[in-house]
Amino acid sequence: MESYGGFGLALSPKYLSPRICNHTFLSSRLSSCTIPYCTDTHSFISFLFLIMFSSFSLVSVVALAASAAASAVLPRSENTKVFARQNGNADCVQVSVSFHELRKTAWGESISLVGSIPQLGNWDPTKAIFLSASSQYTDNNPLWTTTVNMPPGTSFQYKYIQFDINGNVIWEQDPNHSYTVPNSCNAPATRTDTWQSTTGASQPTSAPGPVCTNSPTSRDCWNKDFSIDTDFDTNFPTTGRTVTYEWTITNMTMAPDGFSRSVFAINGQYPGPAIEANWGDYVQITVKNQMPNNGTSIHWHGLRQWHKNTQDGVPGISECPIAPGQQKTYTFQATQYGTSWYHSHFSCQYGDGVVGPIIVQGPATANYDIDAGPISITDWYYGTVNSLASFVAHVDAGPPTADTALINGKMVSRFGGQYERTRLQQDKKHRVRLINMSVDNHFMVSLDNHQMEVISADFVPIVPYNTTHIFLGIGQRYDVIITGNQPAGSYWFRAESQNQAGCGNNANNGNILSIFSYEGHETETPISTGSAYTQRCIDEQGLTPYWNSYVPKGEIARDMTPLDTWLNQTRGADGTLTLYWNVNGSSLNADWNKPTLDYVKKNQLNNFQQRANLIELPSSGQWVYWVIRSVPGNPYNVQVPHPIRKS
Ligand SMILES: [Cu+2]
Repeated sequence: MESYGGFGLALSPKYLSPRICNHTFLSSRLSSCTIPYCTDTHSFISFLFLIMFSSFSLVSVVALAASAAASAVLPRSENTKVFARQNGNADCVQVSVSFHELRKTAWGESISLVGSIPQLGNWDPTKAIFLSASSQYTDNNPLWTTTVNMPPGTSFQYKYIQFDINGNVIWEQDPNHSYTVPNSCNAPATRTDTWQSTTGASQPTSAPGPVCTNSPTSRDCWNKDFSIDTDFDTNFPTTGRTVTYEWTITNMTMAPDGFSRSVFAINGQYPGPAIEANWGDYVQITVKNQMPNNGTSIHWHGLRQWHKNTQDGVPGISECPIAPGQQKTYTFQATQYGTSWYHSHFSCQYGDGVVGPIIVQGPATANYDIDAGPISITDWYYGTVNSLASFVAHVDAGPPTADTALINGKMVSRFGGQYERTRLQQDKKHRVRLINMSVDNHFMVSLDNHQMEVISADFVPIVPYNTTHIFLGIGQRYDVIITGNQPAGSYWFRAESQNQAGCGNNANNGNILSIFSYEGHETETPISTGSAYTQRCIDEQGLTPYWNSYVPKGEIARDMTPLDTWLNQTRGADGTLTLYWNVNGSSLNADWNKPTLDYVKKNQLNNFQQRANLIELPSSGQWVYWVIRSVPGNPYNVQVPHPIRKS
């Protein structure tokens, strides 16, 4: 992948903790699932079968280095802003900003405040904030004041307006005032302004010009201050809105394709409920663990945890697991937009159910009429992941073959079930959010007779291109636009595990289907046929990120430190075989009772246990690239270009 691939994101700065620690450090948290060790009887897990058996060529390893460079978020001039903001107080939720305005008024006139953000009425004078004439108001000091609570970091423009005795509005002269709310709740936040007017000018100015807003014909716009042209790595809105969810995770028996098995369900659903937010919203999710025998945690796949390291949901690294009967509330800001998914990061639990989509509305690189929502694809096993993972960790053999796959949690099998159905409107453009939430299967997806216009890869808007097939690696998302330009009817949507290319095995290949139906054809079973393609185990090629990040290629090549990975087979005294996945020669054995961040909190940075497999970085506040490669010649070489499934 040339853009921020799901795997390229293994190098994302989200794993750095420059805010919290003096020593910036990384631990190999990505291998936290390779622990063939734990006391919980239902959680003995390895992710090894995620990563072991896909056979990419070594040529692709070179491609990893290249894509790592191309995909990483890099120092560019704008980044000075990022580091300046890392000193903020992460717990600071609202800052009280006092506005002081000097404006001499006649009896019966009043002053209000209006600005570019919702808290200030979005330039709508009917939603302006009234100021009070201070008790100190005198002709020499005509002071009007008000206080508005705003999230730290909010940037906005504003003006004062004067209402006359008849309610007519007089606007301040241009230019607008600008302000960014400090990141610290402790800093005094006061704006002191004087009415802007040209001497003698009495005619009012009007509200600032029309704002480019997001609509089916202007998806590149978002609002006045943000658009598809915004550098989303350094700049994002802060809406002041929080979307909240309450989830209860329970053991259930479900039959998504007619075959009954035990599932871990969120609020009784599989997949779990979608998180839906706008770009810049805060998201707050309370997770109640009602599973009797399992811990849990929720990780927000690929979502940057800006100043929210503790909300990343990785047991043993950023938190202790949520024990049975307990709950945790996660809070973070959606600083990116697009499509992702969340999943339990407790062992391999997500393979048994604790997964769901994340949708963050924002601008897009092409127009569409209808958001048709997520199409999530998961490989599906009739045995529980727990039992399969234990098999994988201790047997020198390939991963188990998936029994089938589910599309939005549905499939047809000899046991029953039904196909997921997506509705299309004639001549309309539908945004479909493709997500591969699998454990071991990479899929090629297509919709019979229709092209897909690809607009986003993971959280990266890309220059749109048309294709009939998309390779969807594990964890990856592609947002595509499908136009209803074919004869009205029903068409098969196909997901095929790339068995022949060695990219997962699925016993139901060829029959992993859902249905897209035009209006009026919602009960039809399609008779359409798919088009030919060659199976492969290679990511989408030639993607061009819309926002072209500057990458100092030479610097990266000079400073690059490769981390080698391979599998290690050991045999215990009792003859038990165990596979470990090593990074740099050793493997992480995360301690759920003592997460990495606890060392940081307690300033025990010199006390890390060997099992933490810690890699210490020389300096904080710097971007660091990891080029993770499998080692040619090693007997247990993981021959994949991305041996780490970025979780
Ligand atoms: Cu993930």
